[in-house]
Amino acid sequence: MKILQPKQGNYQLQNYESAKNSFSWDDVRDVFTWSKTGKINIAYESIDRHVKEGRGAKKALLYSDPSRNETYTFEQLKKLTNQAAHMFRKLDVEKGDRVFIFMPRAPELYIALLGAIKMGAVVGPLFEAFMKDAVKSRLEDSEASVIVTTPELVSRIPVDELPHLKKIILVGDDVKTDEKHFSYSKEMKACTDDDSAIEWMDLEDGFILHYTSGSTGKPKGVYHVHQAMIQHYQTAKWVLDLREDDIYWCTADPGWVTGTSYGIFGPWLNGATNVIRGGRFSPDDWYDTIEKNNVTVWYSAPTAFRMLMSTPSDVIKKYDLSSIRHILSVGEPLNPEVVRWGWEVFKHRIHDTWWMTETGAMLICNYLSEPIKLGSMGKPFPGIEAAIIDNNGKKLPPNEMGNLAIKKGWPSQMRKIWKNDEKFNEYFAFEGWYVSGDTAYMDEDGYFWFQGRNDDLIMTAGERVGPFEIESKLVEHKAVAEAGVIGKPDEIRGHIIKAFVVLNPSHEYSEELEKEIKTFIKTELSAHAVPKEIEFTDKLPKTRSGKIMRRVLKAWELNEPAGDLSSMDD
Ligand code: 6R9
Repeated sequence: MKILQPKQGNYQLQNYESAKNSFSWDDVRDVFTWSKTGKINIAYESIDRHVKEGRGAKKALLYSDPSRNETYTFEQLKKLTNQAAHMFRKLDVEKGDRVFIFMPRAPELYIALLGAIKMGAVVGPLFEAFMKDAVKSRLEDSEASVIVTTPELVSRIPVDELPHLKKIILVGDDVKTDEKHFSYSKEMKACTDDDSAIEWMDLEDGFILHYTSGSTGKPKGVYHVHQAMIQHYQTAKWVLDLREDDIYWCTADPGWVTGTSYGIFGPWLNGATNVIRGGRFSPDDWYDTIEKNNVTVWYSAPTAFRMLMSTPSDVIKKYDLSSIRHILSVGEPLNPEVVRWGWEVFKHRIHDTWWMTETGAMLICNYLSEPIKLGSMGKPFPGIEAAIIDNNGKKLPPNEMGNLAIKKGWPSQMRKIWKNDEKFNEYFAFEGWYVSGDTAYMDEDGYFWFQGRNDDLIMTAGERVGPFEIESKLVEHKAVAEAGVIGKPDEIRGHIIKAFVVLNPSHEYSEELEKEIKTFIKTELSAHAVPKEIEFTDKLPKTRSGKIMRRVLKAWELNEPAGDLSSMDD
């Protein structure tokens, strides 16, 4: 199985080719209030607009975690986010100020985030697992004046070392307050829920600052503007295929761009019911979340799918997952084996989507109405021009590997890297293009194939090898749950291929198994792709969004410093 044909259906993007030829971003503007006023607020368009248009009683948020189970309508969210907006005003936040949110997923996180945007602040969501240094560097760089957090996390905020940080809002019961610390519930109660909370913004005013770690150096603050919503809206409509009657679950945390663009804005701009699950990953919990909420559209990541895949199959059999009609993936290359598994157990194709923090929204995707080539990330979204260019900025013909680049100027493109123009300009070194840092090729049908981050590519015996292909073949072996592949310097070959392998719980290491895996790669892929060394390990280093950190594997291998590790999972 190499290609999966689309199922018949009435999809919001029925005809990719014709949309590609006729679509213009300008067509989207009329959906929104701001087309009449010229002023915008992405939080208003996500929540309040539905109330204004008669959908206030509709369920907007289905929240659950091991201790809470709550439902909010658009009307309720409108009022709560108005209160939050007034609260930030009352605490002297002004338009353009940075308000950070540092707490586990909970309704308050979403209410505070939208409330801050409503009153014109630029929000900065942080993963709850960040430790002191990671929190400090981000607050320092952004010069945030207010942070919303919990009593459990507040000790990781070095207030005395952060001169710009004026106020800390604590979400929790019976919190201690003083001139710097405020109680979220008390402050919220003291605020009205009226609409004067809304600050009408210009299209190019900022609303979010997402810090993302590069491979080296300090994290970059990627800055997005309110009109990015056009693309959140349209991609959620055409790629997620969201309608108002959908119950949609994006598993990502708002600390990762996926958890905001598609955990908040994409679904709510389309008026869908949004499922948010707090707490940690567990297969039972996740399947239960789908069953209990009747999730119809599910957006997750390869790392999660691989974990579910390596869970004994009797677990999934306990659940009724028949509500699902559409599954999507992002964050890492989607192994063909995972798509095959998805087809087998869910009877649905898993649709890969490619984009980055810097791009703000999806750019290259698979669509319900189009064939899926297993291992390909799909084709450019209508209105997006993607190309493979060489190191001089020249377009390469099909099937040649090079830099994945995007014609500059899409609505959700980052507008700056916070206080770092030089870094920003590096992305635009070639006239007219945004260069992603990913290596890929495009085939003759216009499908794009991911090969690796530029710095992950392996030169072995004169050949350039992408780690993804080998990793994907490794996980096809029945004993292998996950694999990370790197190039290890070698005097003769330049580099040799080294694989780090996590075995499925049902398998144990043996010399025969190691040999068997190598033979498997040789016969299934090629002799030059066989890892000369395989190291068996319990865990791979990953980012909090689930990306295998090949540079960390490399640094471990070479006994070198691993660079910035603030984005690494525990
Ligand atoms: C949304 C997000 C961006 C980097 C990107 C690429 C990798 C994302 C992918 C993918 C292969 C896909 N990536 N989606 N690689 N196939 N479908 O992930 O943003 O955290 O900034 O990461 O992730 O290397 O350049 P971000």
